[in-house]
Amino acid sequence: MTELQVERWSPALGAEVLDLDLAAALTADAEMAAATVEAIYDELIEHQVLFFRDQPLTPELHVRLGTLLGDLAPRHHSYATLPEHADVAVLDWQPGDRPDASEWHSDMTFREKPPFASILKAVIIPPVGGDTLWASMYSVYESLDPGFRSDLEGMQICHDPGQFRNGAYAAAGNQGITDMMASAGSAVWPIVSHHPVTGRPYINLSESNSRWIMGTGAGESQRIVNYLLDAINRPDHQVRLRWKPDTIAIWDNRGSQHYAVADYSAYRRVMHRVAVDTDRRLEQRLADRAAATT
Ligand SMILES: O=C(O)CCC(=O)C(=O)O
Repeated sequence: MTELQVERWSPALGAEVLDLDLAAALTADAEMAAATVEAIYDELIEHQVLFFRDQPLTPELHVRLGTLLGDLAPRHHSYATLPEHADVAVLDWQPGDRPDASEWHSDMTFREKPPFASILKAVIIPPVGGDTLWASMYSVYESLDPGFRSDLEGMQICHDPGQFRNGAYAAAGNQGITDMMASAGSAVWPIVSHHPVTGRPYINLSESNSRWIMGTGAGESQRIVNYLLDAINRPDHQVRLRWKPDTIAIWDNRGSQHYAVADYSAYRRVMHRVAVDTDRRLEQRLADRAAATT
């Protein structure tokens, strides 16, 4: 069994993995690579987001890390990819651009099956700014008054593609929005969802993607959603990463959200991202949990 040395960064979530050479671990024999990724997975489930410093992973190894965690996600509809590596999305923000991720979100929750995890690698980082924050939605849930938590229990909320409307409209006007909404779709989730591996309850709505609580009107939805978004904004639930080139972050999309701060308009920022669609270990972990409770 491989043991990793980790340092927790905030009580709510987030830990740095110390003393690991990811490239060496991934190019070692298959057994060693699998044992390392198994250990990374365990830490990910525990801490929700992991940080690794000084990891000059090639695109091949970036993709290999992703495939050892699960099947990779289909190409993202709005990001370019590396010419030789269609699984590596390039998030390239030039000076003066308006980056699209400076709002709290989990990735693609408007899909019926949102991706399990993302692996983001810093390539070009502004001299100051461009940090990313993550929030634990377990922590948000646990901070709520128990009476309010039980009010939320039966509620469901619709997630839709949010600001992806901007790009669709710029490209093709009203029809562009209609087509994008039809192909991206929308999905209804319980506001109190449960992490499939840990079983822990978390608040499943986001600033980017959720506005409408099913069975209510606009006013009531808005008041409840605003209250919960205000809770997510509290630093108590968050951790913040100052990137350096070759820093890698891996997050579990189930039960966490992230926010990329757009405070670097004079500079370029480039990130490479591999999105992992499925959790390769989920079935086994569910079986282990079921066996432990019988
Ligand atoms: O650029 C970042 O720091 C985060 C980008 C993001 O929101 C994403 O990859 O989903």
